[in-house]
Amino acid sequence: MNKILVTGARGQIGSDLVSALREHYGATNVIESGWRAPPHLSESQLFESLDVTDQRQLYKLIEYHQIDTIYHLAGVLSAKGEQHPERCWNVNVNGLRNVLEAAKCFGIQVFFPSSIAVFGPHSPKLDTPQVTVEDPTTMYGITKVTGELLCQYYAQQGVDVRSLRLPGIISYSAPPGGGTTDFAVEMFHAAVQFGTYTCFVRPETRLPMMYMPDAIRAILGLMQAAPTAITIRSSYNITAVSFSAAELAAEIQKHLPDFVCHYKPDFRQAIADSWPSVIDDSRARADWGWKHKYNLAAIVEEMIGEIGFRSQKAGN
Ligand code: VAH
Repeated sequence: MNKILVTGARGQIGSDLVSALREHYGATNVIESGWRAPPHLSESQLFESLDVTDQRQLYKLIEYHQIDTIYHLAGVLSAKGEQHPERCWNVNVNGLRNVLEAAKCFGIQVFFPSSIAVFGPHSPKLDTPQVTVEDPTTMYGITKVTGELLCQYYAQQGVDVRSLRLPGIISYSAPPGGGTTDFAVEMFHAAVQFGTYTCFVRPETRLPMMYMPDAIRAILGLMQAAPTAITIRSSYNITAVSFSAAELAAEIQKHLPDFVCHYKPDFRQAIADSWPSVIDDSRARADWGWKHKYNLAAIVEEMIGEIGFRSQKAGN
């Protein structure tokens, strides 16, 4: 019986992942957790306050709910990680180590979201291979390289931990959480609400991206694959499409012709410049059948439709 704990459950990925997991495994089998309880929780909503750096609290929660699977999404993203490097290291590394130690102790399967942020200036920018130089320039990237090494170390001790190097994730239901790829989400909301957006990276900045439904399918596909299919225990390269900020703006203008995008790069430009533009994810496609569904046109069409619908409903 899957009894699932999602840490960071109210984040951008967590929010959509919890809905997908509850649909698949049953609402009562999925426990949300976060370091801050959200307001207005209904009785039925299974939510636990959890600081993942507090090992005792984590173990108590696991034993109380008899958890056998953890989707560990609690973490500090790249931009916020540069503003609070100490907290980024503590949450991203000590939090993960607590989860992996618990997994070893209780026989728990673990999902860990790594990121293309593990790559750095000396990693190939195009078709970045599964195994290559990883010299991240951000604390976030350093914590993700460390996290992948921890996953590999615990896998060697028998923990069934699985991981994906996620690209920028685009979604409409929950706001992004302080990453460098947030511009790809903010642009949609600004285009629908205000008709204009000031982008914090240069127009030609091209990054690997993925629409949330593809990301959820990838996470579940990886976790449900036969153990023998998983040949990478650090983290799989995975991607869907790569596009530049200007290409995204142009695709949005096909739906909102009056939309105007301005560009005012800030500190996040240097982070974006250190990351690859196109990822080679052939190993994930070969090992467990990964295949993306959404290209740029499909992402933009669905995002504009959903955000437009929600903003009409809200009476904006
Ligand atoms: C970030 N959204 O921008 C995350 C992600 C590849 C980017 O890791 O920090």
